[in-house]
Amino acid sequence: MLKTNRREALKFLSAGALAASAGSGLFVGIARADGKRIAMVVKNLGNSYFDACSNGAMEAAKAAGGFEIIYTAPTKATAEDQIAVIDSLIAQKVDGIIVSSNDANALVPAGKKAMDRGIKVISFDSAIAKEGRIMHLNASSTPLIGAKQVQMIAKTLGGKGEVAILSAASTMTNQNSWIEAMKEEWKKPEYAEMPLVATVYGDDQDDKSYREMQGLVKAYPNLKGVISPTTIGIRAGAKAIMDGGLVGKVFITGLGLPSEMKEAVLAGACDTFAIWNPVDYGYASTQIMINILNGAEAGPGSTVSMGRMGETKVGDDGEAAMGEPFVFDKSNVEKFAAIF
Ligand code: RAM
Repeated sequence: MLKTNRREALKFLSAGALAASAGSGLFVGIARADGKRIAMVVKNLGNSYFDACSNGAMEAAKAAGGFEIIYTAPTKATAEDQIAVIDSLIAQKVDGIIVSSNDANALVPAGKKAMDRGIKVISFDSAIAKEGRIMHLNASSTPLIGAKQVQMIAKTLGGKGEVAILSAASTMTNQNSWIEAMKEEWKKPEYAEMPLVATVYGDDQDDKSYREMQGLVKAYPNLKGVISPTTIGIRAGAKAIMDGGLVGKVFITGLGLPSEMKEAVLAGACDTFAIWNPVDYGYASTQIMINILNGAEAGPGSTVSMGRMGETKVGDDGEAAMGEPFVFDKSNVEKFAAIF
């Protein structure tokens, strides 16, 4: 997904953020026969967001030296298929597994099984429940990400009009916790004229997300806004707005990649959206795993190093956060589209 003018982009983003590059596919790694193997297991293949995370993973591995990254995922974002991928990694006796989970609880036995065999397991992006991993790295604070998305659509709509949520799969930990946080924010009086009318699920599949967006517009003729807390959903939803001649009538916001949202922002289907840098996120998660494999503590109460991303403190719940999300609009989307 990285564009060719990468070198240009590096001039204004943290140097080194894109130092390593990789394609996407079932197994992409830095070959080092003598190195420790770290598998990054994401929700599904074909998601540019995770491809960018894997670029960060490669960067961390390359900088540390002696580590190989296996970037892998099921084709479909289901827990069942992800468990099969983890089982195969256990059989291959990898050293560490970093997971973005399709289902917090369903993945616990797989995480436990790996840890019982001496494999270090952490989650990032979408958490495995506490018992199935050593720690979880959130991209940012959950209340902040949730509130931000409600604030963005309120700004676009001037606080008035029906709003719906177009999420990923109903089992996904990260989207579910962001939706909970959105609902908290929604309780504030300033949103009294901006009701949440529905929540639908596109399962992080392009075609399903597109159809769910079309379904929302049909079912709610007065719909004015959609929040999609997934890069797949926001992109597909924006496309449905543009294809359906709905620009100016329905607006979408949420979590998107500048490279995938540029067209929608310039067309007016999306006024503003947010995301963290997925390259940094993959890097930070991998850096934590490298430290764990080198003997560092990462349990509740510990402070872990994320290399060039600084340090983070692991809370009592075994969770830590990387940083703050960035907000994009017409003024900066083109600049960042060259990067992620
Ligand atoms: C999608 C995935 C991922 C989420 C991003 C924002 O790519 O659902 O888990 O963090 O969107």
